[in-house]
Amino acid sequence: MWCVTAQFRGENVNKIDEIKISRAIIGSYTEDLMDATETDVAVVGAGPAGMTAAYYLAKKGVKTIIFERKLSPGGGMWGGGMMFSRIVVQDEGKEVLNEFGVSSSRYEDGYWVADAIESTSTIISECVKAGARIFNLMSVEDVMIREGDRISGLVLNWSAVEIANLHVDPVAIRSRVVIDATGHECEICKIVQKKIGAKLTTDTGGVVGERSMWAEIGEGEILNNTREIYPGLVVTGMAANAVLGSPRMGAIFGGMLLSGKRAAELILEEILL
Ligand code: 48F
Repeated sequence: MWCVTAQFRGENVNKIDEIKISRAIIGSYTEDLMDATETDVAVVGAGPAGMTAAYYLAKKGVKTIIFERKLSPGGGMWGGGMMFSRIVVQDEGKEVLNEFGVSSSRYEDGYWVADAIESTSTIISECVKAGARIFNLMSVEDVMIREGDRISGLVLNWSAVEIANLHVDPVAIRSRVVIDATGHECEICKIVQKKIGAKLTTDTGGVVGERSMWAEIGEGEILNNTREIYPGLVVTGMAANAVLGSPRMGAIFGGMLLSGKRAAELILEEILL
């Protein structure tokens, strides 16, 4: 004999109401989205670099919103190297993992190995707990430029609209600073270049393009590449190396974490004064 609860027999006065569930979802989400229309920092891309930047900014009380095209935040960190779900960090990168509370084990001097799933899920969680808000399933398709050539916001649409190639107009949000954390594609920098020409702070003024893999140089150059690439637009992570013509580095992730942290410091110390 098995037991059914009063609720499942339909006798409970506190019935579960689908409309209440729907209203709870729509109401709370809409409230958050309305709140996101004016922010201090808008991060495009919830990969390791964007989330690390958001974590350090939010921890300092800066209103920070991340827009992520995919269903799952985490970018390229989940898959480790070639789907071997491990990442490697150097000593400096390990310090950032420690701050997030991610465990790692020593492989050799200067090489630490961490589980990609633990690293990604913990960084997402810590980022949200620090106060940053992540909107997934949204794609940034343009920027707003105002006040004497300064990036002043983002133009967004549902990723479903983008994927289905529907002709649906986007909405916009205002932000004091935008971070391009879109990884190898450096999409926001490419949009700026397309819309207003070669005015980025690179050698050519445009997107120089990522060089082939060379982990030591790529990791060495990423902090210098993490900069305000155009007034109001900071570039971090793999996007920073791609824009400035530095090499990619594969499944060593210290540079992504350190670049995210550097982007936050730059914004706190030099831009949002
Ligand atoms: O690619 P991604 O993880 O960038 P990252 O933080 O880290 C790079 C590493 O994963 C790896 C590496 C390590 O050495 O080289 O590649 O620099 O995360 C970028 C995120 O941005 C999202 C994309 O879905 C991904 O999750 N993204 C890209 N373009 C847009 C976007 C866009 N236009 N709108 C919204 N999200």
